[in-house]
Amino acid sequence: MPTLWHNCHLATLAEGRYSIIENAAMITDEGKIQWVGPQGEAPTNPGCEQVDLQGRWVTPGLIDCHTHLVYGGNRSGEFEQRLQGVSYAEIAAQGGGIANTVRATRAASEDALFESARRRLACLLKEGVTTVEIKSGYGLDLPSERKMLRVIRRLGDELPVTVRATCLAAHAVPDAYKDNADGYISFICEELLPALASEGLVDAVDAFCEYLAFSPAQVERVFQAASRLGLPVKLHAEQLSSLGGSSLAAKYQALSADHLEFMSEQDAVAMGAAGTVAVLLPGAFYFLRETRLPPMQALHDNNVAIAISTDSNPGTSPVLSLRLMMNMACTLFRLTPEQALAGVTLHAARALGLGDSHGSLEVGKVADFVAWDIERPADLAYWLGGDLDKRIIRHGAELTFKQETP
Ligand code: DI6
Ligand code: FE
Repeated sequence: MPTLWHNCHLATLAEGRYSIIENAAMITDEGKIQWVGPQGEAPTNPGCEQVDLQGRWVTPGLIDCHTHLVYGGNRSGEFEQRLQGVSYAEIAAQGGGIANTVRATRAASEDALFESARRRLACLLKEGVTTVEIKSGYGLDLPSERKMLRVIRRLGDELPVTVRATCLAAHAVPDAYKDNADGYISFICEELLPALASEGLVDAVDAFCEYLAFSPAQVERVFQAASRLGLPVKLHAEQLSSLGGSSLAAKYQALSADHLEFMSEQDAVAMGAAGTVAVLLPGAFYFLRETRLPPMQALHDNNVAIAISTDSNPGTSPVLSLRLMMNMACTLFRLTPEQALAGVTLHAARALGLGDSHGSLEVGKVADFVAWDIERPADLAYWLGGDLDKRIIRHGAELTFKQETP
């Protein structure tokens, strides 16, 4: 039965930009949006179920387009070390960092990984996230990367959220390939990716292009392997140093290049021309106490779409709130609240290749939305902490969540 959602205001994000309709209504049917417009113009259909949203503001369901939610272990000890002055790179050189989480993830059972990730993901869902991307990358061998990706698929099967699975096998060089990063890249390209893709476990391919991870030449081989398999690519680029990874991503028509604090003007030109989305991750910037800002003016000047995400991971961004990232994107990176909202809806959908079906309130798109008890859309980026009263609708049906600790 169709549903008429009425007595609300809509932040539609229609036609590729922030846009609103006050005193609006929306009709959904079979999980899709059928009609959007001013309340007075809503078609009358006596067969419609009616829901009074009591003057709430409705936004598209939030989309967290860059997370590493599946992992074993706990790195709060490294947080304490860093507060004593030990750097992220020093901890990694001592066998901590990503390698620490790889050991714990390999040791964990599939069920244990599922349960810990489920609890973390539940925090995001209660906040209004209806689509999430989750990366592998703490396995770094075929069985363990497969285990992570299977957990990611299972999260999408068992929880009320649309999940995109990204293979990030090129996250770090595993011990088995110590001093042989090229050999590990060959293994990824020739064995790991083809196997996992053939099992239907991969929606996109990512890599960590950084001086303490993989070079642009190595990343390019991963991108070529992904292209042979028909998989879209994304890239962790320019987080800690400037290697031109974002230009390389643009060359391969990447869905997104992520982090970008150290990107150049030239990288921004390339991304704008390719339509590659810039995913900014203020949680990692904050948690690592970085000081170099992404070149916001160059991104705006080149019409690069900007998405915002949690980068939720145990080492550099133990973040379980996408709304907090909206606030940090405004405070730290000088986005407007409207740009931050577009960054967790419209542009985040594009960063996942879901721009045609998700990320805005438009006819034909999936009926994923949140009806917030707020005065203005800017309130979403304004409040820090706490929980805003909201109703969450996914595929046209309202969700309820139980309380639990992450
Ligand atoms: N960039 C990051 O910030 C994370 N991965 C990446 O490629 C760090 C992951 C970790 O430290 O566990
Ligand atoms: Fe990341």
